[in-house]
Amino acid sequence: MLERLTFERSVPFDEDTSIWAFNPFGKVPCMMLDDGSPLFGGLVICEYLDSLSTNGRSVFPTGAARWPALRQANLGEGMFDATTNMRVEGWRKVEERHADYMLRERRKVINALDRMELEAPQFATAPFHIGHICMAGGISYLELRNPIQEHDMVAGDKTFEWRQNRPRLSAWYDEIRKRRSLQYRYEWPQSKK
Ligand SMILES: N[C@@H](CCC(=O)N[C@@H](CS)C(=O)NCC(=O)O)C(=O)O
Repeated sequence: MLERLTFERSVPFDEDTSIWAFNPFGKVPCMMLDDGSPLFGGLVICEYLDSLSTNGRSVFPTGAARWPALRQANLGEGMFDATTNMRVEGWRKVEERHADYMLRERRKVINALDRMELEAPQFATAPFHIGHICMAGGISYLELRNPIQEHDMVAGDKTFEWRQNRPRLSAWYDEIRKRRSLQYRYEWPQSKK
């Protein structure tokens, strides 16, 4: 599958980013199809790639399993979005930041983690699906950026760690991240950096 894709780097917050030409929301990822039409929205891109599956398997379950999987996909995606929003607002000078907005995004991150911890016994044993992909993506981004720790807005945030008091989510994440697909890192050619 990967050999059928060409990757192009676009940094959405760069002044001269090319992303606006492809995605009206100015966000990565955006996928250009062979007919020149764009697909934007990570989940839509995932569904398209899934539709190319040649082994009859899909990460979008059907039947009763579909709804928890999609809910968990939204949990992961929503947490990613809230993490990004908190981080981007934090780029302003302290006196120009909207602290109430950042606290609201912070709350979404914590709530999403709590909800994942609650649902972990169920999703930990489910066959690999889109919810797992989005939750692992959301957690890995939070781990990478950790705006809650960086901005230290509430007592205890200085040492904020998403794993604290979330043993089931933590154990699930340690297992799922061993998958080859989640280990994969695209290496940008040197010239594009
Ligand atoms: N849920 C979003 C995630 C994409 C996203 O938020 N990407 C960030 C990466 S930092 C971005 O491009 N942000 C630019 C912006 O928010 O304007 C989607 O699927 O499109």
